[in-house]
Amino acid sequence: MTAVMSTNGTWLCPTELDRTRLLDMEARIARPRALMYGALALGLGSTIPWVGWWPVIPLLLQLAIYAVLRPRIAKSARPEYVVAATVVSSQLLLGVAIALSGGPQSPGIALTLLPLVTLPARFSARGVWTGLAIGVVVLLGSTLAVDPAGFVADPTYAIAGLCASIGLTVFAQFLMSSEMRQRSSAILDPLTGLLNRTSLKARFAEIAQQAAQTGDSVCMLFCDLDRFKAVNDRYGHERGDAVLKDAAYLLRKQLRSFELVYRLGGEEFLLVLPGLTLAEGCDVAKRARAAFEAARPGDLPVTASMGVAAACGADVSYDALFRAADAALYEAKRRGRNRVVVYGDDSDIPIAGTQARRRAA
Ligand code: GH3
Ligand code: MG
Ligand code: MG
Repeated sequence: MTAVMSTNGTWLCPTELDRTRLLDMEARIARPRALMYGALALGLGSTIPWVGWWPVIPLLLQLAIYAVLRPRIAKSARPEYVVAATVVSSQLLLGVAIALSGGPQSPGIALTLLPLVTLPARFSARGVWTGLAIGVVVLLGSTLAVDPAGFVADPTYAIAGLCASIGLTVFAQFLMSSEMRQRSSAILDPLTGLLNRTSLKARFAEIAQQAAQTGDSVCMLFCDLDRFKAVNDRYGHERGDAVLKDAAYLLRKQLRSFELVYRLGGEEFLLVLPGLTLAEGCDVAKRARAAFEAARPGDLPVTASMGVAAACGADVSYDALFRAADAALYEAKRRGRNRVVVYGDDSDIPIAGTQARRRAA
């Protein structure tokens, strides 16, 4: 068996890793984007004596569209399409502005580079090339299509805009893809191919925000292999690694595409299941536990213990859920391992004395 990432992504984000990257980058570019819009507002404002107020209108429209769509990024199950909509709306509005300000001779042609520059940082190659194609069509549409005679008389600005769009996007894409390779290796566990804990809290914050808005439940499942140290001691570290790879594959197989599984370290895995109730999360845990027993990871009778916890709406917090799932896992170990314990079923499970406390100590 080999470890795999999510298999049922969308066209724009084929894997959960693509989505994690997109959301991570979306949060990172919030400040530069505000600076960019500020610079645009100042620039366009300073040209009012010459060209009037109207160029400010597409900018205001774009800001309004962004204000409407931005909260939906956190709510949507496919946030990549909301982000893509903000990019395409900015391209279309720029096209309108170019068409209205001289078409092939518009000084606005240079601004078509702005939406393109962020594409490689957010989307995979297919999203980047699609964005570039839309940019080229918009540029030709707002120059050649609206004023063919003016375009033929002097196509210089439009051609320069096209060359700059293509050149900049190609360069940015290749620079970014090498950067992405490095970043992937920073957030992926090389042994299992699962996400490591680096991006966990940031991704969970998005999920918690979404739950707070929708009132949905979020389930957390903490899985720890039983007596794994003995596997290493008895069969060697390499065999232990094979067990971990198979365990990661077994866990991934239980999940739907937007459920997340992280290797926290060693033989500990954390599953984050947005939208699942405690009972549904418990079913996932029971299936996973049974799958371990049936599949014999690494060809050994290795079992796993699971702690499950859930919270709803504004109560979804990483620290509280983690403490509860950890307490349930500790209880599963205490009761003899190879079992699922649900935090809440046994309200007497103490948080104190859990692995988390011991780890923190
Ligand atoms: P318990 O049932 O209480 O969970 O016992 P355990 O033996 O599974 O737990 P313990 O925490 O004592 O042992 C975890 C072991 O995992 C110790 C360490 O050698 C091993 N380990 C950690 N990371 C790796 C790894 O990357 N590869 C291998 N092969 N072993 C690892
Ligand atoms: Mg263990
Ligand atoms: Mg452990």
